[in-house]
Amino acid sequence: MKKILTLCIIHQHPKILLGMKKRGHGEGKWNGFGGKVEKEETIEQGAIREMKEESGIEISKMNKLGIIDFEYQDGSGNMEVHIFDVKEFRGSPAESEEMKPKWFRVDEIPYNQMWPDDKYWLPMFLDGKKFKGKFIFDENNKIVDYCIDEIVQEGYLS
Ligand code: 8OG
Repeated sequence: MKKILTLCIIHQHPKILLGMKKRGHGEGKWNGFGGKVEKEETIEQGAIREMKEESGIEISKMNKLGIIDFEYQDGSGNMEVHIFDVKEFRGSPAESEEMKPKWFRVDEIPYNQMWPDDKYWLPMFLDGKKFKGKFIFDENNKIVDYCIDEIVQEGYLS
């Protein structure tokens, strides 16, 4: 069974909020905030909980912009990541045990210190486009195949 995960990014043009992952899966990489959805919660509830736990920020409004499937040929399990554009929130970013937050200008996004798939879909996200995709990683964590498509049909992601 594939795991369901969330990823929340605050985009207040021309800045976005990323966090340096301090431990676990993706350690040493800049990323949005998120994690695994628990059994008893909806995907949206999971996204809100993880954002609060990792950055101290309380989301009051967000839009789902993307869903990406990840397949890992090393057998570490497949995932479906739901990606949200945070539109309104309360609080200001604070460092947690898991993440060190930092605002970046959109023309200074550190793609070389991020997951290798991000450069394919984050530009669509920043343009406010909706998308659906799939990335396949080999044993060395290199992308061996991918697709990413813009979604124009209303309601397709919800
Ligand atoms: O609970 P955990 O910290 O393991 O959650 C992992 C987080 O990392 C979750 O928000 C989903 C996100 N994530 C992946 N893979 C990738 C990826 O390839 N790109 C980006 N940007 N985020 C990813 O698990």
